[in-house]
Amino acid sequence: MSRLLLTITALGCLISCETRTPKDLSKESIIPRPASITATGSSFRITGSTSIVITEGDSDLEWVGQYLAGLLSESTGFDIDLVDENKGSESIILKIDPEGPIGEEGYELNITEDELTLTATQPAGIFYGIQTVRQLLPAGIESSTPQEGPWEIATGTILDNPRYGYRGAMLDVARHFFSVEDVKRYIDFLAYYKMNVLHLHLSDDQGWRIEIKSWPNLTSHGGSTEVGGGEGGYYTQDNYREIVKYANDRYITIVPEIDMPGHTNAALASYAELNCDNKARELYTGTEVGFSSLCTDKEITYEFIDDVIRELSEMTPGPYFHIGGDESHATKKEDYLYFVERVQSIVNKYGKRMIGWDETGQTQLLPNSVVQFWNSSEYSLQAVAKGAKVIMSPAKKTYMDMKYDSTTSLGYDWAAYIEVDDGYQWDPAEYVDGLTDENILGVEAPLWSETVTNMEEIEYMVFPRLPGYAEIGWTSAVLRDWENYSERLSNHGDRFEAMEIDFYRSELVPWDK
Ligand code: TNX
Repeated sequence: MSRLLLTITALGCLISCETRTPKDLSKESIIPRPASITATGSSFRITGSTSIVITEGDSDLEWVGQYLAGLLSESTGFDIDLVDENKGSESIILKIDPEGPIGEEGYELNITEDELTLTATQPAGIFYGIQTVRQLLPAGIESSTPQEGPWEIATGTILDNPRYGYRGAMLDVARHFFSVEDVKRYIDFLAYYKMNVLHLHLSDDQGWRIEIKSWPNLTSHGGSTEVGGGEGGYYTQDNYREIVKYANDRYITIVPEIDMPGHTNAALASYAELNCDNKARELYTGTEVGFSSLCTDKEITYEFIDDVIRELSEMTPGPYFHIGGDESHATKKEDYLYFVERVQSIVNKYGKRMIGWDETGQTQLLPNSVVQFWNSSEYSLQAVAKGAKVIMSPAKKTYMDMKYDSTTSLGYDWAAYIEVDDGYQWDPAEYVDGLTDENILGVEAPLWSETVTNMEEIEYMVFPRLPGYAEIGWTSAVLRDWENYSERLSNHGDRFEAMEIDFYRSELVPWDK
């Protein structure tokens, strides 16, 4: 009898081990780590009869519902519909509850054997909850072709909301140009990890990448090359609007950056009158920094900037405009201060909040302005003393163009080698003495592209560091530790593969367990 029992148990285990029915929600590898998880020890299954139930008439909710239906249908092969009444079984229910229990971007996920209910005060929260659901399903859910199920999720409740309202990454499309398709893929990476800002570095010495109708040479000439002498490229205004819409649909705000007064050789090559000596510069395809400057005491300079900020702001629904302001070594200090203050008023005139790299902290910032800390504690502290806020992008921790170690072939090492653990193990509110969560808007990880030339190379530098920056922005410090994180990250390896992401297999992460 007992032998029979044993055999039955063994058989049972064999079956469930083979299908790996998830039963313990608290053991799942969700990144960023949610605020709270309660497991109830059973499982829910998405089948061919699953539908997505939403309240009729909410167009934002309808959009996220379609987004989820699309994701699930593609990889399960089921035809998953949106319906407005829950008639079936195994339903997924999406609900907006303005009085809901959780903050602006938060969500509550309730999973029973019979249904999965996702509630939030706003559609953004539903969107983030959907990312959690994706991560609870087998990795095959990320495939673009139908895979074998079963599609099971452990039961229980997740309550979740972010630590910071600004959770970003930057992409430098100036040193090397990347296509609209590449930018959309980058946006999808951010969305998967609940990040909500994409900062586009749209101009630099080597290229001007955004069409400005009143100054057409910026792109026809200034956009015609890149580092190494390749053909460069630029976004038409329609391209840019398409990127903004794609991001917006994923609850991601685009922050456009036009870097000035330094990092402007591409503009200085396109229009002679922007130079103090009225001589157009040669196009530049090298990687030096700090040699160019707009002519800060010519009125035409400010007419030019006014046009650029106006045209770009009109296409940018988000609240920010980034003016760069870094490494202006070819601009006299007094000219730099005058310039930034004048540009700040133009940004405000077009209804935007100015962001500048930390050097702009030396100027008379207005309290609605923001500095992006990358290097100087001193300038960042000067900025908060004037009431400005800070975005934390310490180069030694968040620069995704830094090599992982001495063997990484791409990237730089001037700030540091940033292995996956180095990128993860720091806290924004403890990094600079005197900068606390009261001043900190959030976190951003930049990818500069002097050494990065295509999507595969972007992926290699960004993965697997990006999920760590997302977690720093989302998860409270008390829930973060490397042991726990690296374990969860290791379980994202097969997700990266399903998404065909070319990632760095750091030896510090236990991938094969
Ligand atoms: C510094 S960080 C820069 C960029 C370079 C980067 C390369 C900052 C505000 N400026 O112009 O691309 O280093 O790592």
